[in-house]
Amino acid sequence: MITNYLDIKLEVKKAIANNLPVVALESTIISHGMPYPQNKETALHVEQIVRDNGAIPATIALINGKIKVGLTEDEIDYLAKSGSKIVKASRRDLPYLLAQKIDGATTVASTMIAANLAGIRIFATGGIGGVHRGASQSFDISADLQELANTNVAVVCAGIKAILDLGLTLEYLETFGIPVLGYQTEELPAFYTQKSGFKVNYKMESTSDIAQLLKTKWNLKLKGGVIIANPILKEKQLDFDIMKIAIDKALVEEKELGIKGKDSTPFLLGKVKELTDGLSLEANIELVYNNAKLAAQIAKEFNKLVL
Ligand code: PSU
Ligand code: MN
Repeated sequence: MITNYLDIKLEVKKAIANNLPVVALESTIISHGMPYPQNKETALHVEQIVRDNGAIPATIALINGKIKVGLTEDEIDYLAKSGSKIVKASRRDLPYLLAQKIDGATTVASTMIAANLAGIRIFATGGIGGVHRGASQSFDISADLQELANTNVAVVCAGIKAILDLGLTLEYLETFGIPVLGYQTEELPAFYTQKSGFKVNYKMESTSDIAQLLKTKWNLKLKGGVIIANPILKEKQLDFDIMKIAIDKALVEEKELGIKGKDSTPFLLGKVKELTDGLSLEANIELVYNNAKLAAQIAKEFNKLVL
């Protein structure tokens, strides 16, 4: 029974049962995406922003053999303090970690799986995984993309992380039929910047238009997710050229050190932070807040339609 593996916090369970808007949140960004104590502050504040915008937050992680949907403050503190000691848990890691009762921080892919099992359709994060640069050699393509191809959850993010190959990621998304929507933008944002040089598939003017699109996609049984790319606020974005230099440097170092697989994304994010004197972390935090707000607004609109 799936319920044997799911542990939904009472507040979240009640919200789902009463058709109230709920926003799923991931935990890899807490344990592997940011240092302590900023990760804890961010995780708690993100939940508050979701509440302030009229939805219930459900941060997701693997705790003691269960997929926990909705964490307590103590659990968030534990994930934040443990950092990289907690296993980064994507789709392939779930059976081992749950069967062995080993705790794990969920990625976009595994958070989507959990949200779907719990009946949550809207999820907010910073950035999704994608096709890494040099993927034609390394084959490094995030499991997040296959999850988006298969699981009915909409992901609000700040576009595609600039450390990735944006062009190849867009091609992959097109192949698997995953719509890439821009919230009030035609340009695909690149995480730290509004600019990327690439276009989204469709510019969406309002949260109700987005909710209508989601409903239409799933009513048609077109399985899979949707990417809602929400640009970082103009006044919070970083300089495109400075970021390019920092990212290129981080990529060279990664190659020299032979870092691969699941360690790649945390390494690159950490290195870029170091090379920008912490500026990238500040931007990362700001864009997550911005996404949490939009996700709560979309969840409200979506629930009006489902009712
Ligand atoms: N975006 C961030 N910080 C992160 C991640 C994304 O701002 O820590 C995490 C997400 O959990 C995403 C994962 O699912 O990185 C992608 O890792 P990989 O490329 O190994 O699939
Ligand atoms: Mn990877």
